[in-house]
This record gives sequence, C-alpha cells and structure tokens, in this order.
Amino acid sequence: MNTPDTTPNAASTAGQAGTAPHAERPPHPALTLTEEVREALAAGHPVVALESTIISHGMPYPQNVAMATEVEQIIRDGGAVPATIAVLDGRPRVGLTRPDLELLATDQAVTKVSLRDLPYVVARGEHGATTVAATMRLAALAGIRTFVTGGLGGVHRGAQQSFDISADLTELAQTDVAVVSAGVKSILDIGLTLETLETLGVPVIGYGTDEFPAFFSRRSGFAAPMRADSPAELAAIMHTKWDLGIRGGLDIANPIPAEDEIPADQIDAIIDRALSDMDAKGVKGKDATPFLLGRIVEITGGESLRANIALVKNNARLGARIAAAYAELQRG
Ligand code: PSU
Ligand code: MN
Repeated sequence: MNTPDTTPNAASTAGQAGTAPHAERPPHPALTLTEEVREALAAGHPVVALESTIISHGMPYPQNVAMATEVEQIIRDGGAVPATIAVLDGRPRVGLTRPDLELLATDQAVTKVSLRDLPYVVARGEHGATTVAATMRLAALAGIRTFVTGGLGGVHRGAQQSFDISADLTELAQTDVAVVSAGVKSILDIGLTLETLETLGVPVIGYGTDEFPAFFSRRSGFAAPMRADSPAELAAIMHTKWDLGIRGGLDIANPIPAEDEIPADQIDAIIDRALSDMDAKGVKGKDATPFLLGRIVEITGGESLRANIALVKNNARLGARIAAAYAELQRG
C-alpha cells in the first residue's frame, strides 16, 4: 500500500507491506498505561480516552470526581475500557486510579495543560490536567482512536482582535483521534469555529442531527456539515479517513438529550453576562474557558453543571459504541 506518510513515527497508518493498514504501534515508552489499558490495546479491544481538564478546571468539587468516576463506569458498561489521561508527577498517564482522580479534582497545583504546556509540565515533573488538544496527542501516542469529552475549545468571540483560538482545533487538524463532544458552547463564536474546522480539513459530523449542537442546547442555528446515525457509520468514516492517509481527527457532535438541555434563549443571556464579567475582570488566555464555565455555574445556580454532567455521560455512551464499532472494523 502506498501511503504518503511513511515516517517512522507515523502513529496510525502503518503503510508497510504485510501489516494491516491500521496496525497500531506499541504505546510510546514515555507513557505510563494501566495494565488494563495496555492489555486492551494489545488485544485490539475497544478503549476510550477521557480528558482531565474537565475534572480539574471544568467543574467544581465534588461533582467533578463523581462525574469522572461515573463516566468511566458508563464506558465499562458499554463494553470498552476507559482511559482517563493526565500528567502526574511529570509522567503522562493513560488510565487512572480513584486516588489519581481525587487528586486531579482537588489539588490546586494541577495546571491546565494544552499542547504547548505538555513538554514543560512533563520535564518539570509537575501535575497537569490535559485539555482536548493534549489528551488527543497522548491518546494517539498510546494508540487510542476514540476520545470522549464535553465541549471542544474553539474560536473565541472577538478572536478577530484577541487571536484566541483553542489549540484543540489545530490538534484536530493533525492528530488521528475521533473526539465525541456535545458541540461547542456559545462562549465561543460557533460560526467561526465551524469555518476554521473546515479550513483545517476536520470532518464535523452531527450524530442523529442535521444541526450542529451548542453544548447546553440541542440547537445552535448552524447546520452540521455532515450527519451520521449509527456508530458503525462513524467508525467507517474514521477508518476511511485514516486509510486514505488523511491525517487528523474528527469532531463527532452529539446533542445533549432533550430532557437535559437548557434552551438556547435562556442560556445565551447567561453566557453574555459571564462574558461581560470576564471582560470586566480582565480574564483572558488559558484562564478564559475555566472562568466562563465557573461563572455560568454560579449564575445558573448549578443548573448548567447538571446539564454539563448529563451531556458528558451521553457522550460516554456513544463513545463506547464507536470504539466497539471501530475495533470490530479493525478486526474484520
Ligand atoms: N469546554 C467545556 N468544558 C471544558 C473545556 C471546554 O465545556 O472543560 C476545556 C477542555 O479541556 C478544552 C479546553 O480542551 O477547555 C479548551 O481550553 P482553551 O480554550 O484554553 O484551549
Ligand atoms: Mn485560548
């Protein structure tokens, strides 16, 4: 088979004669995997990566650790092995214990680690909670192709001036991992985020919907560029993309369940308030997203947190099924 990229560290498209097109390389030696995750990957069983910024910087304690534990259980119930990813004492870890999750949920010394921060925090032996971008990269280095989160980062409102565009988008352009999210929330400029994903060649696929979802709400007013209605269809798109040698991820946009959503007109006013509070306080850069998430929880008196937890669980149910469908395709 002729693949354009045959560099030794090409993680997914093996490309050598005699190997399956998607034979995974062994996990990068700098990673520490749990036995369970290592064995599942070696056996070609479904594994789902999970991020940790959502635990340390996305939700308050103790709801954050409860969410992390329940989401792992949902993935197990769905027949896949959960692999929550973080950096602990400078070690990139793939698969965490209960005390690890508790540490991430409580320790103030855990920094938010996006792609640019990864070498710094690892080299200094520090703790880091990984964003979508950093989690994608570590998942790919482990050989994991399916990743579940809540919401992606994207193009912030006012990015024309601030240039604040999440590294989640550029990571989706280059790292071969499918990310299940509930779309992006309107703390971001949803239209510019979708345009940027198009430029970067990232398939954005609405799951069971023609409309791109807006995290707390099922509707955003923007069309989903593509649509799929089953995990098997999604697995086929993942397989096809990488088989063609098209590097990069996919954004699978799974709307929040109707019974859990906060209608757009209600949440939009709250988001506007949170944004103006942020400007008034001069919060920006990597602190923007955590500030806004926390402020929205305060203003809604916890209602946004309930919705956030519900949508992550819903994404976990779908992610386990996608990982299973993809593993089946790889075997077949
Ligand atoms: N959106 C959420 N919850 C989150 C995040 C985004 O609803 O926890 C986190 C994710 O880890 C995401 C990161 O990757 O924020 C994006 O941060 P930034 O905009 O600084 O790249
Ligand atoms: Mn940013």
